[in-house]
Amino acid sequence: MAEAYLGLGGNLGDSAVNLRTAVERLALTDGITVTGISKFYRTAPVGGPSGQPHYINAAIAVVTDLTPRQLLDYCLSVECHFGRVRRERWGPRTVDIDILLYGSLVIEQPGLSVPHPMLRERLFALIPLCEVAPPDLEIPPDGIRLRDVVRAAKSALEPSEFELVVTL
Ligand code: PH2
Ligand code: MG
Ligand code: MG
Repeated sequence: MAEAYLGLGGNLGDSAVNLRTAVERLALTDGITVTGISKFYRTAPVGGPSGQPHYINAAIAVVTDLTPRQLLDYCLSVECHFGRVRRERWGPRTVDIDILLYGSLVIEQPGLSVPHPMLRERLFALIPLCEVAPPDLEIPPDGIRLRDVVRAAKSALEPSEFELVVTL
């Protein structure tokens, strides 16, 4: 059994409904128990083509006996359920589900990088993550605490980009 944290985001269609449904699908899976769900945040798009809609972002905590690769494959299958089409990097999407952290593992494999390689720069992932993970969680590989990662990211970015819109 491992504790893992997933980041969810979407900006096409009714993203709040899509994210909620995605969480339900994850929760119904054998081998995945959802133990925490963050609030939903409306966030300005970071990167990708200009003019794309704002995102809804959230994070969940899970306990799982799936391997990281199995968990990734299941996340991708849930994305497919929402008809996600990959056209361009960081382009608009119905539902994106990323493994942010999987226990204290560091994984560098084709298609699977854990911790998420951009986690430390992305407030849209870190702020929801803070609601479902302890602030003193040690982030691999260096073990820096989550609260310190967030502090550093906040000082580099514009907090007004975040607007809370939905509470589960
Ligand atoms: N995901 C991206 C790229 N940019 N911006 C926001 N606000 N939220 C996201 O989930 C997001 C993004 C690539 O996965
Ligand atoms: Mg992503
Ligand atoms: Mg992804």
